[in-house]
Amino acid sequence: MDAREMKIKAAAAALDYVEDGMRLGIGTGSTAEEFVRLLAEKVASGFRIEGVPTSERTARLCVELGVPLKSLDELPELDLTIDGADEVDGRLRLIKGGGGALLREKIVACASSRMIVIADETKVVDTLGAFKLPIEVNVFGLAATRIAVEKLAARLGLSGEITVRASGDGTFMTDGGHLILDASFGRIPDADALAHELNAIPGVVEHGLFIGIASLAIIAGAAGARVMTA
Ligand code: ABF
Repeated sequence: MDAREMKIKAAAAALDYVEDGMRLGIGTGSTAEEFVRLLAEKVASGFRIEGVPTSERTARLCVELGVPLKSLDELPELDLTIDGADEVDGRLRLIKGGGGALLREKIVACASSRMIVIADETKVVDTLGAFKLPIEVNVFGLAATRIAVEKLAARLGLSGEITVRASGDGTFMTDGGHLILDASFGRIPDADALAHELNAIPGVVEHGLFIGIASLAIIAGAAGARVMTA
């Protein structure tokens, strides 16, 4: 099974959790996009859902495929969010934000009664941190915020480069008009402490550690899809 087939397998298994009439948070990334494609087929066959997208990119795909959308202000309480991840550990703590949509992803997931992660086996880790941790920061005070993050990392015994994310034509900007710092910690032994302390830095808008948010993960591997619970 190739990488795309695994994503489709995880996405298809997640579709079983979607019920007619649900208010659904719709994630971002290539795995979430496979979910959108399958969801669109169900919608075309008469299934009714109302979706809230976690990014402009996902919104565009939903519109293109006919998945009905609402804004989070129109639907501030959701039944379920289905989204991908960059890393998942055994306690369903996640690193997200490789696609740059972490702020909206976290807001939408936290407005949902339940969040299900869809991923392939390559995303499952013992300890979070091999994937660079995305930290969304305000444009104002970038240098000061970066120094604050570096000092925090040093205090927690974390080392590694912290870089401002670039895109092809310059600096990467999130849908909310913020920048992203990518922190190459390699290993984050105490993700809870890091998450807590990052939240206390004023210039940090949000970070990609999703802790206590996902209740279930569908992990696709060569042998099929398995379910992980916290
Ligand atoms: C989103 O997409 C992100 O939070 C995560 O960064 C990424 C995963 O993308 P993919 O499914 O393409 O690996 O869910």
